[in-house]
Amino acid sequence: MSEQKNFNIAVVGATGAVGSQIISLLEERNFPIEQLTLLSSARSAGSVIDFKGEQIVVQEATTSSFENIDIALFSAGGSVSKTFIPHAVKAGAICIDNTSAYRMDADTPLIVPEVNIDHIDQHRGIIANPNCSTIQMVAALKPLYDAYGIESIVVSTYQSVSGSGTSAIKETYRQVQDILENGETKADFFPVSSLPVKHQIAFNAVPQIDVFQENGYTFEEIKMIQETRKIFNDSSLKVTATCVRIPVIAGHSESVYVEFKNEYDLQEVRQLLENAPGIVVEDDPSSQLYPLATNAAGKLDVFVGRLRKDLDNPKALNMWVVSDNLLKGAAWNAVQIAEYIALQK
Ligand code: NAP
Ligand code: 3JN
Repeated sequence: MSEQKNFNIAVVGATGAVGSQIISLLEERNFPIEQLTLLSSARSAGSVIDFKGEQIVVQEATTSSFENIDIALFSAGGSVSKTFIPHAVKAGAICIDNTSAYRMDADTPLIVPEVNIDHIDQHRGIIANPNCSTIQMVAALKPLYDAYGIESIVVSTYQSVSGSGTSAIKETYRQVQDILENGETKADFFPVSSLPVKHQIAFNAVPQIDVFQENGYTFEEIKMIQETRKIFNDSSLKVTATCVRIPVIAGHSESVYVEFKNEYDLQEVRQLLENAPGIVVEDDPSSQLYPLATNAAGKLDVFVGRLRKDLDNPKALNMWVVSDNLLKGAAWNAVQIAEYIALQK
């Protein structure tokens, strides 16, 4: 029997919402690690994170942090990825990037393991993780795409605040507390912390995630559209999206309306989904069973329910898709990719 190789792993953004989930998963999954390097900005450098009982000191990421690193997982924002990934690749690391920095690059595979792991061999040192809202949608659509072909997708998202990081979670709790205690609050963070106009997130629904593009869509919506086409390798796929932030802490929910190329049988759809890897069907109106963010939070799967035929179009289906955005939407998808790479070595 060949010996298990252990890997030198770096986590960039180790103190963040995504990075801390990556570290927990590496521990829970008993990933074969020789050495774990935890990197952040200068702000958190020196802080200590427990990994399997070992106290690891977080270091400031620099261009020379990647010597001897086999796999580097990045979740510190697009500009950090753009700064450090070229150095990491040069040093010989395979980089799994959670940001949008390289997702649409022709040389960079955009991977959801259950959907298109066959694209991974095209990588030249960088493998991109899609946006969380894209991941859960394409995972749910994959078995149906293969069975019936997809003509068009109309998706509306209900995205939790943890998608915007640890500061966003704190801001939401603060606003809720302010309103409960004083009846009012000041908005400081949403929808986009770097823009001057802010909106209240507590007890609200904000139809803006990321910045607006000239065509009136937000960047989050454009990411969903472009990434879905790339993952399915189908430039003719019609996709439109409306992305909305709601004051849920963890778990993104999506209403997905999909028109297939062919007519379909609803019972067969249910079976295809039940047999698909990483998908759990929760769909029983008689017992009010359907996916809920509160149930999906902390779990690795994508939950699908409210399956129903369009009453006017026999080729179209409505579904409700929920997943933990920090797990399957980010950290778990990245760790799945790392596990796949480790198995190839
Ligand atoms: P977060 O909670 O705000 O954490 C940001 C992390 O990045 C922290 O560890 C921070 O370190 C680190 N960081 C910031 N500037 C840095 C720098 N110059 N050099 C090194 N590290 C730096 O944010 P998050 O929610 O974890 O998200 C982080 C990024 O992951 C996002 O910007 C996005 O690109 C990506 N993301 C992807 C998905 C997805 O859909 N796949 C979902 C969420 C996020 P300090 O503690 O030192 O500040
Ligand atoms: O808002 C969400 O629910 C998901 C956010 C993801 C995100 C946040 C900041 C920057 C991304 C991303 O993964 O697309 C990025 C980015 O890298 O562009």
